[in-house]
Amino acid sequence: MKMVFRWFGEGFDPVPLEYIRQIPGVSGVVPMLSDIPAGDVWPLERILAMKRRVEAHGLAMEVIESVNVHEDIKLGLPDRDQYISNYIATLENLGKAGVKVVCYNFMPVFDWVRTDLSHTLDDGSKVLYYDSAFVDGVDPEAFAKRFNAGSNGFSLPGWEPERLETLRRLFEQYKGMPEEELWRNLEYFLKAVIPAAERAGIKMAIHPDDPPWSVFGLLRIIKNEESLERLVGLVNSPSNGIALCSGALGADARNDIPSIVRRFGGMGRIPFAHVRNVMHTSGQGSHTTFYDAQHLSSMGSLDMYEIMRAYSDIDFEGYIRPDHGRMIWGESGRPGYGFYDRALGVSYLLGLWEALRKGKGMRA
Ligand code: DNO
Repeated sequence: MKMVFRWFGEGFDPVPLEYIRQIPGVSGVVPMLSDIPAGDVWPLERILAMKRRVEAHGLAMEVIESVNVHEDIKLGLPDRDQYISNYIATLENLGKAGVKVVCYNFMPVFDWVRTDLSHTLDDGSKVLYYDSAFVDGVDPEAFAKRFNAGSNGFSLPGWEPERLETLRRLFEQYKGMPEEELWRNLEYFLKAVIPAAERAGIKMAIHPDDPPWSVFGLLRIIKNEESLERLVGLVNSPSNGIALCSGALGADARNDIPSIVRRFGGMGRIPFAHVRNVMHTSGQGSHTTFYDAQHLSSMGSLDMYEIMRAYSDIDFEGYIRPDHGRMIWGESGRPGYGFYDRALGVSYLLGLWEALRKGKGMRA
């Protein structure tokens, strides 16, 4: 297992590489070229420059998150072939730079969705919070603007200001799209991209939809064990993998994360894992609320020991990172990416891992 840490790149992340280097046990960062719009080719020189910068700080760059998929690919529009060949060119360049895993998602329009980016818990820390009442029946355009106003000057992944202008058109385009059509578009994309990923020595890792249900009436298809089963079957290759996010899937209490880890990890289809906790604050049903909790089992609804035990049982050799850090100790940063809290998450996960590995008579 290799512990890594997300980094949005120079000028896009308030956390300096120097700080990440100082978290015990972190061997690499998971960066992206944040300024390149979805659909454009990532130039090799830019990738290599980023790699040099990361490595100069004693960190590795073997995982990229995310190379975003252009909306026209998800919509299945005629110009998708151009965007797919651009995607392939990016994968080739990433492969040349020694990248091993590329995380992406196939969520229409938005990436993760929450309704409050700064919800205060009893201990004074600030967390991401979701209340379905604010998603059902709210104008998404107004909602997205409110979001950017409350994000400390950062744009959230998938909520970039330039995209907001096209929101209305995108909603029109997705209106009435049946689930099967989105699945077909995903299959078309993977059939083109996975052989290229194999050639480039890259494992593609799809991030589950977060939360794993439809938002604003937009389809979401990667939401449970059944959909992951279908996903891995679309193209039978180790390069067609999953970025198993315990929190994204765990927002739905019906998802049994340790069993999902054993099943798909055992098949070699989990090259990358996001391990974080989530607290369900309402019964699941017509009105759903949850927040992105502290990493500890005792602070949320997921049993983190059982999740890490599943990774240990399959002798997981992929990359793990913490996720969705709270804002604590006076920090004011990118919502969801508090530095201190994610560093605490790393230490906790590595503690669990050491105990599990030594319990099996193995080295941590
Ligand atoms: C949230 C992240 C996601 C993820 C993308 C992958 O914290 O896990 O934004 O990076 O969905 O494309």
